[in-house]
Amino acid sequence: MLPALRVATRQAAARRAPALMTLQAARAGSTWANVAQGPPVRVTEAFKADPFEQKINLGVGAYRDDQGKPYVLPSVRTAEDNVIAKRLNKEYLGITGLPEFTKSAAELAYGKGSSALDRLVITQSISGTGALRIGGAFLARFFPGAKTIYIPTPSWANHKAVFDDSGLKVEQYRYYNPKTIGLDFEGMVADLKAAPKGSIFLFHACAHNPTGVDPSPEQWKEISNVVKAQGHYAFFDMAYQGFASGDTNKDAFAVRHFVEQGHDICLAQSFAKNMGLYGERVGAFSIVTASPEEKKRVESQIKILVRPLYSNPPLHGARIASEILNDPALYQQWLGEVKGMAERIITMRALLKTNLEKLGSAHDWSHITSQIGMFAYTGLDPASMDKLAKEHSVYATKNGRISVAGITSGNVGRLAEAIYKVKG
Ligand code: IK2
Repeated sequence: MLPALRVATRQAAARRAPALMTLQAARAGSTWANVAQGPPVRVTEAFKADPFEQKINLGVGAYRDDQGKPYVLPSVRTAEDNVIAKRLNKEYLGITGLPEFTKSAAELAYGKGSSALDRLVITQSISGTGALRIGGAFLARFFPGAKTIYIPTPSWANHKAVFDDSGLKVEQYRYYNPKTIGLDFEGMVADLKAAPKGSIFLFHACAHNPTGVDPSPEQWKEISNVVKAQGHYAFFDMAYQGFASGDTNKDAFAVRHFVEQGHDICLAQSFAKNMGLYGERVGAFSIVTASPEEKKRVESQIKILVRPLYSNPPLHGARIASEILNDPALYQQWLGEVKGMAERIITMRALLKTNLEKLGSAHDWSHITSQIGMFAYTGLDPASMDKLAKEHSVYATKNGRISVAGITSGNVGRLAEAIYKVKG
């Protein structure tokens, strides 16, 4: 190296040194130095990393067809084509969303002739999660009693996070009995009675996630009576309307019964599962108010709450859902497709149970078919779930929940064998 070049290089290195030191110092005391590493999202990552061709993913809460592929409903394809053919503009929606969508979403949930429709405040939301979040924030701001929400044990894992972040305190009530792998109805009613009068209770309207265990209509009637006697407030989460029984009216029983009994409920709706609009983020949050005058006041506050959150909701998915809900022929087609998805799930439940029985399993698997909706709560413990993943490439959440929507006629035999080997 030429002497002059050597000097220049040394000078450049000297110039870099303090810069490097500053960077290191800055790293040590960096703005985000105190941010702790969060836990990984394990199920999907472990599934992706597994090279075995016949691996099975039962962790995802999304419907798959009998080939194990994501399913876009034909009614959704047609609705989307119709929307695109209209060459509509892309202007902002109002704060509460697309009126044609929210009006028909309300009718779908509450029923066309419902007494609630005239006094209902409804806003489009970022799917079901966004609806829960708006509801949580509204209750945290305006609920006149204690800002505590009681959720079932167990519940969808995100419920606690959503309500915590909304500013509510989260408590739990008994719901699932691991001994019977069914509903702990007595425990649930006892907890409803033991909670301070005027408490907020979250109910899964149908297809309880993760257990697949729902109260019967008779039990809902009793729950409604206790909620009324205790002066509690009911918040319904309906993420699976139509997906449980295949009938959107039947699945809305609890919501409609509570309204008929005079409960001014609030409701989170999702169109992720029943229309397969997962990533389009289509949902609605509604509150039944006591009068048109109260409706006005509540609606004004919902707008004040939503505006700084995301200003106004997304357009495209709501247009698709609205096209389906407002076109009589497409609506009928969609009802048939929802029924088809529910029926495939019911068939897979029965197949899994018969396969386990054929293998000679000593256990009673009747809960697999008595549970309802997308998920089955197998009763397998975390160690067994670990074995299923490590030894059989069957992936699902540690709590023993499997997404029945991920079972196909092609993989149900291998799945039953894996469960049989792990549990006997
Ligand atoms: N509420 C319940 C009870 C849900 O199950 C969901 C969706 N969960 O699905 C994923 C899974 O459990 O694996 C939601 C609300 C919210 O769904 P979204 O925000 O997609 O509409």
